[in-house]
Order: sequence, then C-alpha cells, then structure tokens
Amino acid sequence: MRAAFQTGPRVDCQEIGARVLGDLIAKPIRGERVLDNLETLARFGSTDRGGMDRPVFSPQYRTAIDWLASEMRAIGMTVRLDPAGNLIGRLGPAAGPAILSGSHIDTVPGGGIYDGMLGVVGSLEVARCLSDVAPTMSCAYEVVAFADEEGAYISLLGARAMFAELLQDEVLAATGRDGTPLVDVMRAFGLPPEKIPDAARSPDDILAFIELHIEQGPILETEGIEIGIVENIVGLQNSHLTFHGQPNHAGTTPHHLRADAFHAACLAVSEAFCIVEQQCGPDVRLTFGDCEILPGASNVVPGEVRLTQEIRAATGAEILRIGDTVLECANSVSARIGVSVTTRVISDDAPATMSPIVIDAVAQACDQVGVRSKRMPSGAGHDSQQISKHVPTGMIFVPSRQGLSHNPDEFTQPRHIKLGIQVLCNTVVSLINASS
Ligand code: HGY
Ligand code: MN
Ligand code: MN
Repeated sequence: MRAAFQTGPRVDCQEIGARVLGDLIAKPIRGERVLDNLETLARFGSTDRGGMDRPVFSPQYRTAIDWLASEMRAIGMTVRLDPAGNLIGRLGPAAGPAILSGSHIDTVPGGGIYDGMLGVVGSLEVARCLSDVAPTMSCAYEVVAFADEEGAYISLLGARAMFAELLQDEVLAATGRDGTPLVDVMRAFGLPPEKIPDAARSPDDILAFIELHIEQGPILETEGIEIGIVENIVGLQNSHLTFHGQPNHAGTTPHHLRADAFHAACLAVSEAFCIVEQQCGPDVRLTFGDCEILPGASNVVPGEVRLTQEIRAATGAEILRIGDTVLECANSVSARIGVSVTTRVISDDAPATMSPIVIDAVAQACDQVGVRSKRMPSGAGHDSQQISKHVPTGMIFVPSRQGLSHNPDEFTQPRHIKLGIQVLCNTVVSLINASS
C-alpha cells in the first residue's frame, strides 16, 4: 500500500550551493533522491490507520532491509547483515578501520517516516557522494542500520551486540508485545540467535560514529536554528509496575470491600506525577505508556494491572531516585485499598556523553555549510548512546515540525534534511581526512 505521508514541497530541494568540503570533495548531495528514498522506505510497513508499523525482524522489516541492501550495492558498497541483524554497507578499503554513520529503520507502532530513517538514508547519500573517491580514502566509510533501536524486543539490541553487551539470558528471555520470543523471530529471519556474539567488533576498528537524526522535540524549530549538535543523551529506564488486587463481581462487591488493582494504579500514577512535577527539574520525564487490565471485562473488578513505566533523566542517580519515589507512592496508595505492588526493571540505558572530537568536527562542518547551530542535550534515546561508550561518537539534529515524533505527523522540512546531510557529509569527510 502507498504510504499516506507527505515529504513536502519539492521546490525546497534545490541544491544548497557548493560551500563544501575538504580534500575529498565529491558528488553533490541530491535532496530529491533522499526524499525518494524516504518515501520508498515509508511503503514498507505503512498502516491503514496512518503511520508506520515496522518492528525489527517483521516481514515488512525484511522488505526494507532488502531494499536498503540493494541501494548499498548499487553504490558499490560491500554489504552484510551481521549476526545481530545490523545491516552494514562498506565503502573504501576492504580491511582496516572505518568511520561509521547510520541509525535505525525499525519504527514504533504508529510512528513516522523520519525517526531513524533520516540517519540511514542520509548516510547512504553521503556514501553516494563519496563513491567516486572511495579508492583514495584513507579509511573505510560504513553505513549501518542498527537492529531494534526502538526495543520491540530489546532496546538498542544491534548497537549493544556490536560491542558484546548483550547477555545470553536477556536474549533468551526477550519477547515482543504479543509474547513472541525474540529467538523465534530471529530464527524465522534467518539469524540463529546463538550466533549473536559473532556480531561483536573491536572498538579499535571503528574510528568514530556519527548519527544524523530528527530532533523529535520543539527546540530547534522554536528558536529558528537549523542544526543541533548533541552534547549528551539522557538515560532511560524501562520497568513493569504491576498492581495485584482481587478480581470480583462488579455488581455485588461494594467499593469499600474491593481490592481494585486499577483504582490503585490510577491513584498511584496521579500522585507520582504530582510529586515528579513538584520535586524534579524540567528535564526529567516519567511516562506510563502501556497498560493491561486483567482479566479485562467490564463486569469484573480488575484483579491485576500491568503498567510500563519509563523514566528519563540526565543522571543514573536521578533515575533511581524517581523510580524509588514512584514505588513508594504506589505502595502507600495501594496499601490503603488492599492491593500490593511489584516492579521489574526491563532495560536500563545509561546517560551518554558525546565525544568532544566529533562535536568539534560537527561544529566546524556547520561553519563550512553556513548554518545556525546550537549545542543541546537529547531527550530521546539513540543508537549513539550505546556506541558512545566504546568509540568517539556524535549526533546531528535537524528540526522536527511542532516537535512531533513517534507520531504519523512527524515531519522535517526538505531544506533541513538537505542541510543535515550536508553537515553529516562534511563531518564524515573531515573525520576521514583526520584518519590519514
Ligand atoms: O524512545 C526513544 O527515545 C527512541 O526513539 N528510541
Ligand atoms: Mn524512536
Ligand atoms: Mn530514532
């Protein structure tokens, strides 16, 4: 089915002039081609309800990966799907270290067409620009689409596997939202899960990683700035918070005799938000994004409620403090109405700092291209936060219309897309030049 997305007026896609590059000046970036690529990717997993639904290892993800691999081959890249499902295209020397860039092409349910995809097709465009000079490059350039950034099974699965950070138990235990085991979907995708450790690479083989991404927030648009240079990425902890009450007849059980798990959950959530809003700084985020009520019938007092709880903050200590606060709140509210609470951490991604070397390279690229830029934090999680633990890493943000993301109306102006790729290209070139 054709996607219902608009990538915007083509008139904005004029070439932005040749204010570029260092020694490796190559072919120009072609905005039209990038928009075509985004539209093509948008076809694989667009839904009748609007928006994308393309979880990692799904059939629509397979179609998208196959398309991407064929685009990489057409540029002359050598292409491989690593044992964790990361698609990697390589340009330049067959052996030795590489500069990496990329992002992810999986989506959240009801997602847009830019989150992740822009970084991948933008990196692909950079590879096209460099293809003529590939034989002279002093190090390789690799474009990577990382597996399961959005955490349909394990948040940042591919980026973690690339640096040997996935635990076997974690892989065995992971399931999708519908309970399907990760190991089953990987096998069906042609990837034996026991081979995941073979995806690990030596950090010495990766000179730097640079990720272009939409901001997914309102700051750049509000301030009229074209490029964000990311300095740090917040930490993100995902848990299940479960309220255990007693199912009972909804007509015959008076309120004061109920142990209503949903009643307890509502009060606890409401109180937790009050406390977080009063006591935490403006950069802290608390979200209960999914809720299951059991047994799930209109005439049964809920016996169990399972919430997903997501906390984001700039430090691990703050995340722990908020988690403790929410749990205290849930326990005290629940005790009043005869309900108990359990909690289980599902994933815990530490806050990350970007490399000063890559930040400087991006800042210099912004000056070369002639764009307004701003150094800023990222409130969203990214493959970069994982990779930055092992190799020098940086991120380039472009504005998101009305700050919308994880939403079918996610949109970035073609002009900003082009500028972002130009900055990415200049950054990659300067990092390649610095490697010689
Ligand atoms: O949820 C996030 O921050 C990212 O989009 N995966
Ligand atoms: Mn996302
Ligand atoms: Mn993303």
